[in-house]
Amino acid sequence: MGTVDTPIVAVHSTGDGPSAWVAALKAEMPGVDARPALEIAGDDLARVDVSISWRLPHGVMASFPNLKLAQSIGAGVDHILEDPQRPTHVPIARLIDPFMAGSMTHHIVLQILRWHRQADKYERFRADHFWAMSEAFDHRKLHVAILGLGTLGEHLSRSLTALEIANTGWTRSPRSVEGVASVSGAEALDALLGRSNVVVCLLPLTAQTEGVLCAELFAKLPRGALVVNVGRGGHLVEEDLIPALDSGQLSAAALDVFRQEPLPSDHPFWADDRIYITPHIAAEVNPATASIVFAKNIALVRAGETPTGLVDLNRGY
Ligand code: NDP
Ligand code: OXD
Repeated sequence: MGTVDTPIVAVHSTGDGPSAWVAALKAEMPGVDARPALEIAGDDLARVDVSISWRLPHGVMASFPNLKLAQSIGAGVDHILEDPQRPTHVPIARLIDPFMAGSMTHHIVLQILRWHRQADKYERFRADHFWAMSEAFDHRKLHVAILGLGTLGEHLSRSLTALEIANTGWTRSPRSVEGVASVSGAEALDALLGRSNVVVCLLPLTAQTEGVLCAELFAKLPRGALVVNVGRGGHLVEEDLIPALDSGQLSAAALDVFRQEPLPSDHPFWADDRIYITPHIAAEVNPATASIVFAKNIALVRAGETPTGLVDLNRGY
């Protein structure tokens, strides 16, 4: 096995493609030897010390014998954890980028206000050249339950509060953060759902959170609630959604993530106007800002120090 004396950063992304990421990383870290992961072969495999990836094909990471860090191009790391050949001794870092938190908040606020201000109805009126006002909107009637109050959830909470929209976060372990209301535990969740007409899922996908958005949870919300899923497709029990909309228990759902992406063109969600669909763009990772984080983490790893965003492998996030 070779030593890593001239290290390589292996890059892979199914979004912008590896070359855009290699270029952004080189702009931030001149001199770095960064290459598309799938083009690294032979003796060079042993020179890879850091992988920076989004949905790297399974098995590729295992071909880097001297890997010291698996950096996710994304806040979620489920795409790395699900590789059955992942070298389990290699630490994983998620992306913590303030740019993404702002972007996620914008997306969620847009979905909540689209629903609350009945934007779709006014679009239809506009198309029909029809002038009519409905009842006054009252944002004091909104209460948003934010499932997952991490980097993204906390930013959302503060922003909603600034917009005078009441909200409470739900976490795994109790936490106390000034200016951010939160609860933890199953009992507290039930009470929170009972007073929330909007629920936003910003959880990581783990064995504990898989399928959390299900008929049982919907039944705990006031009738006519809105569900926003921006976590992962695996959080939603898809077959429970349309029945909950048909019964009036939910009035709409804004989904950015799906069990199968791209969402198949014959999926029943497409035909349902009560389901707002976006193609996993709630908080797209920005190569320029993310590369600042990646460059710092590469430098830390190479200096033998702890990188930022390390995942607790026991918790899965
Ligand atoms: P963090 O790791 O910072 O926060 C996760 C939060 O979820 C924490 O508050 C944590 O609780 C809570 N949590 C985890 N497990 C449980 C559980 N079993 N019960 C209750 N609460 C739980 O994550 P981020 O905020 O950075 O990102 C969240 C997720 O958003 C990502 O994992 C990803 O899946 C998704 N995402 C989606 C994007 C999109 O474009 N659609 C873009 C970016 C991210 P505690 O505080 O106690 O640890
Ligand atoms: C992420 C994502 O996890 O884009 O960052 O979904």
